[in-house]
Amino acid sequence: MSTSILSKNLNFEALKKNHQELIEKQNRPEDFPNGIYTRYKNPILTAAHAPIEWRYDLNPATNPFGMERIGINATFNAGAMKWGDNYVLAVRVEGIDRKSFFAIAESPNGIDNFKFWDKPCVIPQTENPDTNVYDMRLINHEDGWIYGIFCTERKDPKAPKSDTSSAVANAGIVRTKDLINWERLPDLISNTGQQRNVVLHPEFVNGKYALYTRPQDGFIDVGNGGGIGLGYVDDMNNPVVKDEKIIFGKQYHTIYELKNGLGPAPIKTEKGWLHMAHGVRNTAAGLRYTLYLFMTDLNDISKVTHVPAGHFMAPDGIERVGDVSNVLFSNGWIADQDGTVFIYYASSDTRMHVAVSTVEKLVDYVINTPADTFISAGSVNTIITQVNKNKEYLGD
Ligand code: M1P
Repeated sequence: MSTSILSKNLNFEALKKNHQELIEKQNRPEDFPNGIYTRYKNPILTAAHAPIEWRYDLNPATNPFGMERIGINATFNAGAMKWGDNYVLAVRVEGIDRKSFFAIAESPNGIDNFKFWDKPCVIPQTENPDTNVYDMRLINHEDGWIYGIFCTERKDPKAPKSDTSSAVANAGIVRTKDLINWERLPDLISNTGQQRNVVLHPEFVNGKYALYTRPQDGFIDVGNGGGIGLGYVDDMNNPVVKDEKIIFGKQYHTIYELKNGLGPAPIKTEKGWLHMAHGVRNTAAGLRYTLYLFMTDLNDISKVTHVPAGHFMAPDGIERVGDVSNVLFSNGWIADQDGTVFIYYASSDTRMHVAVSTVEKLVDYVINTPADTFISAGSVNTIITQVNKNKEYLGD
């Protein structure tokens, strides 16, 4: 047996060096991008990126065998925003105890060198403590606050005693100016069932806060819900959603047949509000989550103007496998001043990745990609139309 296995003491220096190398590993773009976006090869955050001091008791007297005392299972589903010249993510970190929490990771360039801040975020509790929190959207609202809207999950109080898994999901709300001190506001009050994937629109609409919702009948069962809703709140200190309507539902035989939930807050462009969302369909191998884009009208955010057919991004290669396989999920992107867009997405509820595009390309993609015709014959027709248009370029 090797001495390192038998070694009683934690080799902190080696651990630190390893960790540093992982964080500082340079990321590189993929070799053959599709013209819409460029994926970067390495995951930008994994469980192994979690700081050593979160996981190890570094005192040899209390940790003589150098054991990892607190395990981290995954780092995924991160909210994102620009922070000065840097790029920050509010990461969903999941411990091996299954509890998720938020931690800020910061990078100087948006594609690598993401480093967690010293300590995880301390999210104040309401009177009814959260059992689990996840999937924070960071929104720099025009009211001057940075809002974090996340899912808060608690055991279903109505479930019979023998049922130890039924839960209730709702939107928890915090706000901050420094990403360190978080003020907890009351949870969202909506009358349409459970809520996940709630997102705050970054601007006031007729003097009100506009919230995208994703109502569903149960924690797992979407029932009559499962589509993207829009409602209005007068005051975030009393977040009662009024006039909630589904603006983009789920639809048979699409990538959003089973669930349709918004990702990050939309990006304002000259042509409309650019949205990224996740669509879910069921398969013999379980649920498949892919990302897609759509656009809404600049002056009427309830009006969906463009929806390219199919997914924008689907699990590829290593992304297909993880704790919940065949899932891409995104709740964070950053549009830089120069028009570069950093798309932060998680694969299979396990790790974080980045892909890079531009506002110009994404707008072109959304406006000029053919829409779904909802039948195979229509898809064939779309291809034939393109082939006919291409004739003059084929050269024979
Ligand atoms: O496991 C896939 C995703 O499932 C849930 O998302 P949704 O409510 O849209 O189905 C969330 O738990 C999400 O965090 C997770 O990635």
